[in-house]
Amino acid sequence: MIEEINKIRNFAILAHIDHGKSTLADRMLEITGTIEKRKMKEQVLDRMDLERERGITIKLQPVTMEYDGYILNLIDTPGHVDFTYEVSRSLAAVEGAVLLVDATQGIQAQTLANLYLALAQNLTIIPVINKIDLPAANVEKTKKEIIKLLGCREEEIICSSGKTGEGVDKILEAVISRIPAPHPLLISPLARGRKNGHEGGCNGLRALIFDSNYDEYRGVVAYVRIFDGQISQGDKIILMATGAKSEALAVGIFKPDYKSTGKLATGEIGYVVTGFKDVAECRVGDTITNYELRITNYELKPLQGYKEVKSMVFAGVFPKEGNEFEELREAIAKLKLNDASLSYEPENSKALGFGFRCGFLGLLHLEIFQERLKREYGLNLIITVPSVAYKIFYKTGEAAIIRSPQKFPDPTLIAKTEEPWVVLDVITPKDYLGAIMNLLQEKRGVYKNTEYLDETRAILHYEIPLAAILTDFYDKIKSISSGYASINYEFSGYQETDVIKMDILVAEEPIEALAVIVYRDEAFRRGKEIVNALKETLPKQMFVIKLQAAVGGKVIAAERISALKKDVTAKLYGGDVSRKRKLLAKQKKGKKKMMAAGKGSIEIPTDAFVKILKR
Ligand SMILES: Nc1nc2c(ncn2[C@@H]2O[C@H](COP(=O)(O)OP(=O)(O)OP(=O)(O)O)[C@@H](O)[C@H]2O)c(=O)[nH]1
Ligand SMILES: [Mg+2]
Repeated sequence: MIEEINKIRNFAILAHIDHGKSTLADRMLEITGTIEKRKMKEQVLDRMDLERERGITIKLQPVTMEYDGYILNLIDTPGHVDFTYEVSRSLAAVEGAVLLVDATQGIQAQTLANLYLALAQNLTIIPVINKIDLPAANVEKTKKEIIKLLGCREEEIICSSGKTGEGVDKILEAVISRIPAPHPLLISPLARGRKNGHEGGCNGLRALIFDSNYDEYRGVVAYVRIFDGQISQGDKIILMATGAKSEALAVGIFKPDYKSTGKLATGEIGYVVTGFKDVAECRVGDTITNYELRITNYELKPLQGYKEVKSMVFAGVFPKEGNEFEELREAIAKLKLNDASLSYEPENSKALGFGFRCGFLGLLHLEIFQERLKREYGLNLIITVPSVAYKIFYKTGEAAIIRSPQKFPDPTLIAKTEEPWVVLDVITPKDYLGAIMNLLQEKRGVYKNTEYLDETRAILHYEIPLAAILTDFYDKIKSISSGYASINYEFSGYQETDVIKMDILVAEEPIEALAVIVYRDEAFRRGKEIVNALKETLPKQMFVIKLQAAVGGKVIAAERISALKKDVTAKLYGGDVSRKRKLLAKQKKGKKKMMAAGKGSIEIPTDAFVKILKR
């Protein structure tokens, strides 16, 4: 047993977005012969079509490899800031991390953010400079940055290319020699004694659920790291937090497909088909233990779970077809198993019917959510304009968090409103400091201080309202820094603000899904922007469509979409004027009818909402 556990190494690959994690994992899978050559493809661990189409990793993905007599459990992680929760959950399942830095980019914002997450878990860090095959690679400069950051020795840094495979064997060797083997956490005789003395696998099992998935054939599958004891197929199990009981229907490892092994032992990473009927019973961060052990051993403590994630943006999610509400509810509950940073609660809207108010970590997260519901569950949705949550202090002394513009109270009732702020780090070459600081100031950012990575690059520390960076901020930062700057942010607390609710009217009907909360002093500008954006987004109709932005019933900006001209007389050659006149009159009447029918029922394309916000 001890012999076996000493042969296990668990590690995650961490990096800023696009620094080559999934490609490096490809090479590791090749070298270790984990995936057959004919099944190999680029970024093979990006298993969703959506990930492959967009070229980004969205989900953590574990895989078990064998190398040099060792079992190596690798977890590939996403680099985009919206999927940080995937990274932190991965880190709780491993002892070490390979920290990749792109040799052409150097240390970026998520390099730092992910490194700090790993250090907080006391993980062993293996620094790697990647993409050294590129002509623009600057290995020496990147080495200096890493040494300054980690305080490591130059010899500890490995240079690699996920493209050519250079240095990848050295990384695997470092994983074996530098990262410690897992060790059982329990040394209590209570748990250990049962291992020998009790039949039925009562061996102090504690398995951390770090991810889960709803599989059409298998039902609820938990991704686990076994910290103590072992689990076998057929074991009676119980979750320590929810108290849900079931049986381990199947147990195995990731290759990266499910591969049944019938058993998982201390230190291993794998999956458990839980047999849970109710998807809400299986939560990431919960501890699986043995049912009999649980009822006889009250001292067994759950493993440390995860901090709840804080949703940053909220949007209403409604089925396009009103009768699809039940399907939507089921789909969201199942998706939540695989998207632990999603939060949701039922919402009821006069115009849109029954749906949910969902919380996301950012706009990309929202986009992916919408796309997954469409692809995996065949659901078409109406998504309302995303917004941050506001804290309202009423004149009555009560307070409430408002997550939707529709629920924003009448201004006469409000004593004070607060909005969420974040601490923001921007890493940028020195040349762009001025332009970036101007943008941050314009966005109401408050300067804290500047650090230098080296003589050419700086880290700007700011505090800024979350709402300011949700919209076009990232694109703007990228464009003014020619793509070189990167950002990371974290919620820091609420601060007082002066905002109002703005209604958007299409064909003189307020469209609930388009209502937004805006800064009072920006209402005119935002109102204009939104009606302009709508004008560009909405398809023309047979009639003129009025577009208006209104605050408290007063129109502050207006636009109109001209009518589609269908020339009904085009086919009439010659000069039958009376016939022509008659036709035109008929057309006019038709328009009027459509106008009446069209009121409030003008189709607003779903992507319009995000587009409008991004203006
Ligand atoms: N030249 C070169 N290109 C590489 C190398 N590694 C990755 N790339 C390219 O860099 C891009 C990003 O690679 P990925 O492996 O998807 O990066 P990632 O870190 O997994 O990205 P996210 O998971 O989205 O954060 C792809 O176009 C790869 O082909 C390398 O070593 N050399
Ligand atoms: Mg990736």
